[in-house]
Amino acid sequence: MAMKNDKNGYLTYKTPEGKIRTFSGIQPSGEVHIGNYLGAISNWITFLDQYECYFCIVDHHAATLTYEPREMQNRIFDAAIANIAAGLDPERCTIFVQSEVPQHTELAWVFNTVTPFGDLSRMTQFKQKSKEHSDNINVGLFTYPILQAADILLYKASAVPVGEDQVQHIELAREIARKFNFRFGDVFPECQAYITEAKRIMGLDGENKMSKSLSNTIGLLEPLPDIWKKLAPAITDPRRQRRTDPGIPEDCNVFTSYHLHFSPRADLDWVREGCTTASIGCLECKKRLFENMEKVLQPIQERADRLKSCPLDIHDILSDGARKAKNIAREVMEEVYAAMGLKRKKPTG
Ligand code: AQP
Repeated sequence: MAMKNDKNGYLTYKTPEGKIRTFSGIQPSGEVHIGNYLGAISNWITFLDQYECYFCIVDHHAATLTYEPREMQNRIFDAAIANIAAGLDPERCTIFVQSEVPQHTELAWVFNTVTPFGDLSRMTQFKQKSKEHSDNINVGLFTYPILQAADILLYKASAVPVGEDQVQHIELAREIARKFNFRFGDVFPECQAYITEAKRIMGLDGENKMSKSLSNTIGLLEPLPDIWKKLAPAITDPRRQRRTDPGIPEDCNVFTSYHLHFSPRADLDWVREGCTTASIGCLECKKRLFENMEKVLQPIQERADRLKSCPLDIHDILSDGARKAKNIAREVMEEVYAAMGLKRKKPTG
């Protein structure tokens, strides 16, 4: 298996076909939202042609938060549908569920042994999640980035398309790869995060990152009339107390988080001109945004409806994905154990 330094000096793995592998994941922790779509999924889709792609529904990660076991399989199913409907073509990538490939947790244990406690305790997501979920600060929440490093490096993925909130974890995964390689020889690539312009979509509250667990989301598959009901009262530039007050679009969450990513240039110019001169009101501006969102979301929602009516197809896609993922995972774990001097082999003589 070939590893080489890329033009930035990072150790990169290429498949025998000369492709770089990419890995990314999504938690089945609630409805897939437009933050996930703009910040991550839409980026994943651009990787499909050039890279060998692995996309994973990370249920072990989702289990670090309190959840209702009876709902988990539906959430996994819904996450698969949302991602496929958004454009993750299962013919061009491997889509699978994390807990169906046990090597993820196996490699995570190995990485536990090379990850400094101090590095892990600097992770801001842990600090934030332990504030949000103070009734359930479990060890899994703390070691989450180690499992995430295992998710990525199990496939020797060099490219990891994620939202900005995950960049610190990807940097730690690269450090873990370096620590392992230094101790046992070059097995893992030095993975890098790839982020989009929509790297941090804010929630409708305008205060926090759009997040499944914060109830500030617009669902990717949410009925369009419900989306309008949420969008119409959404907070805008606080300068616009009255219809006649001019505003600054760059200070308005509706503009920076949504218009910028859904509307064509001509509409953005229309908003900039109309908002700064108070010649349009916020509701008019939101209506234009909603029309543009409809154009993107409606075809995704129609595809999702068709997929929902074929649950067996989704089951087969995920089973196939797990089979393909396991083939790589087994091979890489053999290499890991050989490098570490673990796992007994039958004597030859
Ligand atoms: N608001 C966001 N803006 C841009 N990107 C985002 N992502 C998530 N929220 C935003 C990116 O989506 C991918 C999948 O995220 P995830 O579901 O695995 O985890 P998360 O980041 O923890 O998402 P949530 O919605 O915030 O989930 P909860 O509330 O359950 O913790 C990732 O690449 C992420 O960066």
